[in-house]
Amino acid sequence: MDDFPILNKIQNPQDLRKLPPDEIASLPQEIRDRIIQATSQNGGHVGPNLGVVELTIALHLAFETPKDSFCWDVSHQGYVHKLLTGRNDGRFDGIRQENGLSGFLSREESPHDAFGAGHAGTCLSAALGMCMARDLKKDNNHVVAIAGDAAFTCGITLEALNNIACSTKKFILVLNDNEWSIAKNVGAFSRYFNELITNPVYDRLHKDAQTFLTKIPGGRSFMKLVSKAKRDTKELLAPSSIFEKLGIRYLGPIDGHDVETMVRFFEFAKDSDEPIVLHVLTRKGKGFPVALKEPEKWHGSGPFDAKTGESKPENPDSPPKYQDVFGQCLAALAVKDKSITGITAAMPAGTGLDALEKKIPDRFYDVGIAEEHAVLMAAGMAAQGLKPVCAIYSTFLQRAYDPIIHDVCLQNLPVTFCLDRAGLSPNDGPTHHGVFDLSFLRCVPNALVMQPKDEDELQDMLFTGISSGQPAFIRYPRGNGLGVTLKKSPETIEIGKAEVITQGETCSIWALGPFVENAKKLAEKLSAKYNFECSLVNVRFVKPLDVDLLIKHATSHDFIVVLEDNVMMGGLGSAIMESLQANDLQIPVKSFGWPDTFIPHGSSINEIRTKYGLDDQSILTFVENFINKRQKSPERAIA
Ligand SMILES: Cc1ncc(C[n+]2csc(CCOP(=O)(O)OP(=O)(O)O)c2C)c(N)n1
Repeated sequence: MDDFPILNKIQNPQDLRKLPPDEIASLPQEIRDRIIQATSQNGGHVGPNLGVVELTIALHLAFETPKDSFCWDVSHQGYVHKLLTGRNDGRFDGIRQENGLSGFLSREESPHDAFGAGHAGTCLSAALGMCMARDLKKDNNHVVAIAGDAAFTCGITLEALNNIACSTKKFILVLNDNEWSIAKNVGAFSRYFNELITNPVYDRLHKDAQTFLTKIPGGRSFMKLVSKAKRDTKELLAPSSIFEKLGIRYLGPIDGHDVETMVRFFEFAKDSDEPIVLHVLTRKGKGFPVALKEPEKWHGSGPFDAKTGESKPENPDSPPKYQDVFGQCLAALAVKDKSITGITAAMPAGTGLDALEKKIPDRFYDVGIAEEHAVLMAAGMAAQGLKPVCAIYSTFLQRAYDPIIHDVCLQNLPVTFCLDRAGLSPNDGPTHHGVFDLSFLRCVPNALVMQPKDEDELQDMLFTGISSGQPAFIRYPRGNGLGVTLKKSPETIEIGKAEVITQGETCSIWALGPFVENAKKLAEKLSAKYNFECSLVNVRFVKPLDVDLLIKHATSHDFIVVLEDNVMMGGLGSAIMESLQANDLQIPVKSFGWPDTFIPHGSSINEIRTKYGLDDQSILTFVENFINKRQKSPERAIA
């Protein structure tokens, strides 16, 4: 910790504000070193955080949290804020790990985190709500929304922009523009921001602004100058930015790596009696050459060498990732079938859809962080006879629930949804765990809902979904498959047909996705200890459920065990119990899945599963206790 003499003096933002100018000037380097030190161990959002070091320092110099509130969009770039608000300790070294800090901001973690996030596009609306609460209470604190340029691809950001000027006079928006989403930012707003940056009139005004703000405290005259120039020239010299047309004063572009200038602009914004946006330019990965060179790779990184940036090469023998199997398979299917298209909401690499982009760029669409729009657009394509495939992480699909019901399923349109990161996203935590999709999809009419047990079955399900002619949802986990052999060409699976892996007696285990492997181990352990062989079912379809098989097993076994990677409420276990009840069948069902609580982040899936009793041993113990209880009541004893 001696490497960080200035940073270590800061226990809270007041300490920062007491630092002399020369120490403030040296602080960014220390913070960058500290971020690299910590993230090199376990990974994290390296590039976004290195890019906002000066911006975050300037914010904390100008504003006073927690009295003032910062709303960071996504909040993946909140590490500097954490370091300046009393979290520069061992928990920071363990960021995104068990007992370490969250990788995002969270109201539970600190009073300086005014609003938690993890999904994009929420900060303007949340900040506006806070401003309105302040106005109603007649308080005078400041609320600052800090949004990346990619947040402007989100519909909710635009909904908030439409609502700001008519709702409050005091609203400060910092547009942190680094031209990147995870991949290069896309769309008209991104082009527009670029125009603002390169517009010579804004450039001149920006220079004037700097001069005025340097000379005159508060810089009020600058605003007058801008307004007058616009009036006099009928906006020829100083074209109104889109923000000004929405009633939000635009200032910028501002050098986001110049602390002193930013503080002046923030001080000015504090005095403003109208909503204001400060367009700040930053560079993702600033101060770390490898990250500057490859912003996409360094948006989120695994562990790496702190000096060279080199990351541990992946074991060439490890099985392919589900996302890559999906991407390759889709690209191959799209070569054969010209009606197949692929849509991503700003996650071309993460979803594996970049394989389609490389092979058939004309049928690949990145719509920005706009899941709702992506689904509606897919519905439109399907209505015109195309076979769109939407690749959206389970957690982000939550955004698109209404178009799923109202546009895709109600009209029974053949859109295939591929939901990566179903189940836990362990280091990211509750904002990213994909544990709700079975519950929210299963209840929608016309939806086909399935999960493969391995990567080969994923190929078959993709083919089945696209060929089904109806809305199809395929969920699969983050990371590597099992390493099974992939067939050359996928085959269709009979819709609604489960796979019986072993036929036994007494106990029938119904498992889904990665839990099929756990079910195999459970079956082995049980049969080694008791005198029965379990039946083992790879459920495959949660909807339609294989009810015929369920009835058969319910009438030929003593109890059913269900294993799923979803919240128990409304998931596979619920589906099974509902079907049993509908068929007047009474058989004990032991269900294992996620409980009715938000699962925190952790170091690994195994660690979190153990904590929640979903590891192999806990499941076995639970089932054994259940069997033992039954043994004690003679009329229900197991043979
Ligand atoms: C609804 C939603 N979709 C996708 C993501 C995945 N995601 C995380 S950060 C990010 C890009 C953010 O870009 P920007 O806001 O410009 O911030 P930067 O990282 O460039 O600082 C994306 C797409 C998300 N967090 N939320």
